[in-house]
Amino acid sequence: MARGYDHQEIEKRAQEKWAQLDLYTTDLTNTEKDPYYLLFEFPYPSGDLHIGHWYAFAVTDIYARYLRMKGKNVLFPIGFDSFGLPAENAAMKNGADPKEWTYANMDRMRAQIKSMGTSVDWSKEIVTSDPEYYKWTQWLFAKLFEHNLAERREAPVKWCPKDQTVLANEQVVDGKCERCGTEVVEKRLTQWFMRITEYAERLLADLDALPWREDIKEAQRAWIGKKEGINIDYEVEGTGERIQCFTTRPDTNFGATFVVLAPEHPFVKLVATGALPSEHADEVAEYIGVASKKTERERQAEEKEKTGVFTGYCAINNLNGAKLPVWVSDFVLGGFGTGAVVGVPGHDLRDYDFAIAMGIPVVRVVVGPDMDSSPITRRSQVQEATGTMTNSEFLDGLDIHEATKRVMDHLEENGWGKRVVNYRIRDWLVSRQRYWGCPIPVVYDPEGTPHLVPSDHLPWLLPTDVDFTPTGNASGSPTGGKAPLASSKELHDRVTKIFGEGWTPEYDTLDTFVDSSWYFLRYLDPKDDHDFSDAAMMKKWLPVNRYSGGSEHTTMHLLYARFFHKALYDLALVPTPEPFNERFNRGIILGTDGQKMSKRWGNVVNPDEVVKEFGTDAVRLYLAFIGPYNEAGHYPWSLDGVSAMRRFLERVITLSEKLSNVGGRISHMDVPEEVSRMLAKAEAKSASDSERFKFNTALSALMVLVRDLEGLSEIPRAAYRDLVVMLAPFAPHLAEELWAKAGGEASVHQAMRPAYDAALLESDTVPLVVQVAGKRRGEVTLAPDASEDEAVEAALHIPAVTAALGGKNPSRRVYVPGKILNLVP
Ligand code: ANZ
Repeated sequence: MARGYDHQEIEKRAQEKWAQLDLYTTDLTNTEKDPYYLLFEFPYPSGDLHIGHWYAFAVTDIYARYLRMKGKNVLFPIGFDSFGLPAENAAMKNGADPKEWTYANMDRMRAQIKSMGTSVDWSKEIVTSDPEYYKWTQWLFAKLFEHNLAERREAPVKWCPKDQTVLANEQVVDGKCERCGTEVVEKRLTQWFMRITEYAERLLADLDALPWREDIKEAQRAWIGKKEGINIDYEVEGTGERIQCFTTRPDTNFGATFVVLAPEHPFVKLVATGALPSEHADEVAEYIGVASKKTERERQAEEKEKTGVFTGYCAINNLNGAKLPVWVSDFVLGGFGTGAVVGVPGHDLRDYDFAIAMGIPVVRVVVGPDMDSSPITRRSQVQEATGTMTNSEFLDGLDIHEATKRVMDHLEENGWGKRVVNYRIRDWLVSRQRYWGCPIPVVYDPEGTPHLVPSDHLPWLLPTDVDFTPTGNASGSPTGGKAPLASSKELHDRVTKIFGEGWTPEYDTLDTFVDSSWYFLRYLDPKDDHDFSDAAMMKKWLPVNRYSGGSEHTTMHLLYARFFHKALYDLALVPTPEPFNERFNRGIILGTDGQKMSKRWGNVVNPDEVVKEFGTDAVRLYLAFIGPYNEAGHYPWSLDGVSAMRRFLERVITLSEKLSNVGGRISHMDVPEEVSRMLAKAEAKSASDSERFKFNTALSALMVLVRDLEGLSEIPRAAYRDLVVMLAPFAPHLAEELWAKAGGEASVHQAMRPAYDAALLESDTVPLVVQVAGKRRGEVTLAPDASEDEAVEAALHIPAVTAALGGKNPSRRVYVPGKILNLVP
C-alpha cells in the first residue's frame, strides 16, 4: 500500500455509509428539484472491467455527483447490453452455456463497478437478455412491423464467414467484419430490415438543431450521405431499351462520351444471356462472373486499374444526339443510384481513367479561371471546376451552378430526366443467424407468410435446447442451411402447439443494436410488465439531458437510436422527436507506449492492480486529469500520473492539520476575504469547466486552490469544508472521510456546492455581451484578457446563441475583449 492513508479502509467505510443512507436511488416522481437525466452507454458484459470501462463510468460519475451538489434530481442509471456474439463464441470454445457465462460476468462486473465508487442507481438496472426486458424489445419490433417499418425481403447482404452471420452495413469497416476483422463476402439472402431510409431526411434535418459537437454531426451527415441530382434517360439504339443514369453533375452532360453500367444492371444481363444479341456476349458474361467475387471496397478503390467490357450497344444523348457506347465496369456499384453512370471523362477522375484505359474520347465542357479550353492531355487537368460552361450549346457562358439548374429544367421539360435525391444510408439489416440474441417474434404459416406472435405470447422465449454451432448458412439462404435456433425441438413444438401443424418459427435473432435502441426508455420504469416504459415519466425525463459515450458509436448506435425513437414518436409512443439532447464522445486510453491497449502488445493496464496500490480516488482523479473529456482524444496511460494524483490527495489531507475554527462558508465574514477569494475562484472555474466535461481543468483549479491554502499559516475550518465539497465528485471516498473530520454532517455528497458572492471574482472577470448577427443573445463572465477562442467557446454554451446560429459554427466572429463578442452565422 502507498503511504499516507489507508485507502482500502476509507473506501469501505464510505461505501457502507452511502448504502446506509441510500444516497443514489433516484425518486423519479420528485417535483421539488429539477430533473436531470445523465446517461452513459451501458456496458456489454465481456468479463472483467478494463480501463476503458473505468474511463466511461468513473469520469461520467464525477458529473453525476457534481449535478446533485448543484441541487438537481439526477437520474444516473446502469444496465447491461447482455446479448451478443462473445457469449456464444465462449460457449463454442469452452463449452460454457452462453447464459451462464454472461450472467457470471455481470455479477463480477457489478462488484467491480461498485468498487469504483460510482453513484449509479442500481434499483433501475436493466439487462437486455432478461425475458422481462426483451418482451418489450419484441413488442416494439411488432409495432414497427405493423407500421411497415420492419420488413422481410431479399437483398444483397454482407456475410461474415467467420462469425457465420450477416452484418449491418455499419458493421463492415474497410470491407471487414467490425468484430473479428474477417473479410466479408456478399450474398443474396432474405433478411429482416428496419426501414431507416424512410427517416433519412429527418435524421439529417433534425441534426441541425441538436447541440452536439459539429464533428459528430458531420459524421452522421456523411453516413446518411444525401445527394441531390437527376436521373437522365438514354435510349439504347436499336433495342427499345432505356438506361437511366444518376448524376449529380448534369451541367457536364454535353461532355458525356460513354455510358457505363454495373455488372448487376438488368441491361447487362440481357446482353450476357443473349436476350439482346451481341458479339461481346461471352466477354460480358465472363466479366459479370469475375466482378461478383470482388468486394465493394475492391471495386471502389480509387487507385485501382479500371477494367470493363463493351456491350456492343450505343445510347443516345438527347441533349445533342451524341452516340454513347455502353460499357460495363465494376467501379459502378449496383446498389447506388440507378447502377448506371454517364461517363464524363473531362470532369470526373474515375471516368477519365476509364476513358483513357478504353480509348474513349475526352471532351472539356467547363473552363476555370486558370484553364484554357485546349484538349485534356493529363489526369491532373481533370479538375473539379468552379468554372464556366463551354462546348455546351445553350449552357455556354453560364457558371456551373446556373448551368446545373438550367439543364435540369430542360431535361425535365422534355421528359428526358427527373430530379431525385439519393442517400448513401441503407436500410438497417437486423436479423442475425446466431443464438444469443432476442428472438424475432414471428412465425410462418404453411404458405411461408410471416405473422407476428400475438402479444399475449410475449416474451417469446429463447429456447435452451439448442446446438450453438452454426452450420454455415443463413436460415433464409437458398442452400437451405440452418441458424442455431432451428435445432430446437422445444421451439418447434411450441409453434405447432400454439399455431398448428405446418407452422414454423423464425430462426433468426435480432441484432443487439435493436436492444440498445430503446434501453434509456426502460430505465424510467424498469419493472413494468404492462408497458415498455411509463408515459408520464417519459414526458418528465425525456429527452436525455446528456449522453456520454464512445466515438465508435456515432454512426451505429447513435443513428439507430435516433431512428428508433423517431419511429416511436410517429406512433405516439414517446413524447419527443429526439432521444438525446447533448452528446459527448469521450477519448480512448492508450497503453503506456502510446499504442492501442492489446494483449498482443503486452501493454494492457489492469485497473484492479492500480486501484489496489493507489486507491480508487487517485485513479479517478488521474482519468479526469488525463485530458478534456468532451473531446475524442487518445491519451497514453502513465503510472507516474496516478501516483502524482495520490500525492495531491495526500496534500489535501495534510492541509487538515492546520485548521482554525472559523465558521461559515465562502462568503462568511469570519473567513478572511483573501481566502474567500481563493475559494470563489476555484468554485467558479471548477464548476464552469465541469459543466463542459472539462474535468482536467476543473481539477487543476482545485490544485491551484490547494497550493494557495498551503501558503496560509491557518486554514478556516469552513474554507476547508468548501474545498472538500469541491473535491467530492472527483475523490468521493476520501472527501467523505475528510468531511467527517472537519465536522461536516451526514454525507458530503448531500452537501450543496459553495455559493459565493460574484463580487469576489470581480477583479478576475468581466461580463461579455454575446451577439449573434448583431442581436444580443446573452452574456458570459470571463477574464478581461480571455482569448477569442475562449470567448467563443463560452458563448457557444448559451442555448440562445446556439439556437440563433442554427446549431452551426459561426462563419465569422468579431471580438472586443471585455466588451462584446459578435458571431455571424
Ligand atoms: C456524371 C458526372 C460528371 C458525375 C462529373 C460526377 C462528376 P458523388 O460524385 O460522390 O456526389 N455515380 C452514380 N451512380 C453510381 C454508381 N452506381 N456507382 C458509382 N458511381 C456512381 O456521387 C454522384 C456521382 O457518382 C454521379 O455523378 C455519378 O457520376 C457517379 F463531372 O455523373 B456523376
